[in-house]
Amino acid sequence: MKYTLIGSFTSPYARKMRILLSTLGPFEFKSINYLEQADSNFLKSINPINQIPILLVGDTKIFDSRVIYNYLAKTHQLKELTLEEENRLSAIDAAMNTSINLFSLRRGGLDLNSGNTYVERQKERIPLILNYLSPWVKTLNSKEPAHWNFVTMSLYSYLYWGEFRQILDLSEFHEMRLFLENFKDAPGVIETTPPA
Ligand SMILES: N[C@@H](CCC(=O)N[C@@H](CS)C(=O)NCC(=O)O)C(=O)O
Repeated sequence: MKYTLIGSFTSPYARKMRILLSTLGPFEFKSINYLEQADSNFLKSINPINQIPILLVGDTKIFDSRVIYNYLAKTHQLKELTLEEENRLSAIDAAMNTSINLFSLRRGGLDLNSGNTYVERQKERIPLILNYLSPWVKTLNSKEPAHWNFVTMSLYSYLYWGEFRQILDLSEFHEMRLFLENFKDAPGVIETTPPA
């Protein structure tokens, strides 16, 4: 097989790459759990950044989801992202990064409501980003094939993960809930759903 993706079943960064790869043809998915010693050692031995996902193409390793996307877009002649789409992707990735940090801090025992200034700045970023994305999200139509692309795959993976990990409260973002509902059968979504 041409591509091997190293990730985990729950990582939203890995999931968006799994969704995209599933639309491009067969690929191998190697799931690791970096909280376990053997997998942690393996990850450190192949990626100095010590993060997933990683795409292996023959002997070549590609480390970051955005770089993996750029490589696949070039190789498979995917439509070039406009600057507006790049900005949305940056915003989604920033929300994902912030939310993962909050999740990891909470898992490590930190009280996210203690008023810590760093944590408060992290928390502030999420509604800012969701409000920024909201007008665009309202225009998305799941019947329109072009609306299922790397940017919307990224948004889907992020929102699903955020709710699943109870780090994201979408009660005031109905358009985001609607987006999750409308795109739940989009290509690659069902087969990449994290195990309960
Ligand atoms: N910038 C990276 C971020 C990837 C990332 O944050 N991955 C998380 C899992 S969702 C990770 O590997 N965390 C391990 C750690 O930091 O200990 C990308 O876009 O691929």
